[in-house]
Amino acid sequence: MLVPLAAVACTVDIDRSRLIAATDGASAARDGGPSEDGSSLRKDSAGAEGPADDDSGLSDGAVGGGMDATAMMMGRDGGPDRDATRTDVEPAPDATTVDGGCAAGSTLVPSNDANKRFCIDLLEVTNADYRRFLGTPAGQTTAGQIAECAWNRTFMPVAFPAVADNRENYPVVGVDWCDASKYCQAAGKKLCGKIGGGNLPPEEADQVAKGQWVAACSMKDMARSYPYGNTYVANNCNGPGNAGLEAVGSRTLCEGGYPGLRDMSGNAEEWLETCVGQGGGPGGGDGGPGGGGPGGGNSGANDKCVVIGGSFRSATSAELSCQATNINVRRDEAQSYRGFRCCK
Ligand SMILES: [Ca+2]
Ligand SMILES: [Ca+2]
Repeated sequence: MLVPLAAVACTVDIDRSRLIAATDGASAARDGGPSEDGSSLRKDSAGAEGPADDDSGLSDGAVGGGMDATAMMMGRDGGPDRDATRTDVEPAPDATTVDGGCAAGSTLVPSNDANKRFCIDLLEVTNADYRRFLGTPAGQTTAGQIAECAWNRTFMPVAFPAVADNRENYPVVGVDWCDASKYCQAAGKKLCGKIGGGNLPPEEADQVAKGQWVAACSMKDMARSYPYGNTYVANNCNGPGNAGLEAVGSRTLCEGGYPGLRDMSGNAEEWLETCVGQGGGPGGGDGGPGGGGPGGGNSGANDKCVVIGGSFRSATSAELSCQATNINVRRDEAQSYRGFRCCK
């Protein structure tokens, strides 16, 4: 499964065969038709990180060591004194935060620019995490979604396993973009988007200076092709040739670009915050103008959103790279190999 490095080190373009397959499968995953009645939905939630309804356990994840990982990372950034940064510059942490102001279960992607530091979940969101969300008030009402999600009538994943199926530590999949977005919102976070805030254009989602997710995966300026290095190593991560999803974080070699960060390559591919409305402008995303706005006539269901990182189902090593995006995924499309994690 190895391919020449030159073939994998460059930016990965859209995999058309995969796109076609994904599109063909879309119809099985819809929550329902577009709704013309968005009157009960608030439009103010696109970029708002509203108070968490009950985020104490939503995404703490199964892997300990977040604090250690963050502490290890602190020493290598070459920036100003990190202790001083942690205590003086970052917003006052709440009771659940650890080093760097990031909550347990997440890690800091450092920057000398305070506006460009962010936290990212160490692990893909699990079925257990998502089940807890479904049990909260936020998980039981579709109110509060952005206008482009007015069509989304349920947060229940397609083919969501029962507890008895013993897949609680597997990544939650079968979620559309709106499900994933609401989960992160309820946890006081967002889907991973643009470094420093604002709208991340799809074509910049694979650039380490722009995209949060790719920056975390490839260790920012190191611009690694894979979370563990520049050379693809078969089976470091759950990618081509493997049969299905695995429990999150279970491959210890599938770690990076920062300590404790797992499955950025493979297992489930992951939704990003970026979507582009069919009507033209950016839709959803980080509080930018809505793509389904005036003149668009678009419910948002068929907006084009971005996924990244590949999955067990990917066909080539290139699709497992940190820069491997698919920018043409419908907002309402749920797949058995697509999940997410959150950033803050
Ligand atoms: Ca849904
Ligand atoms: Ca993944």
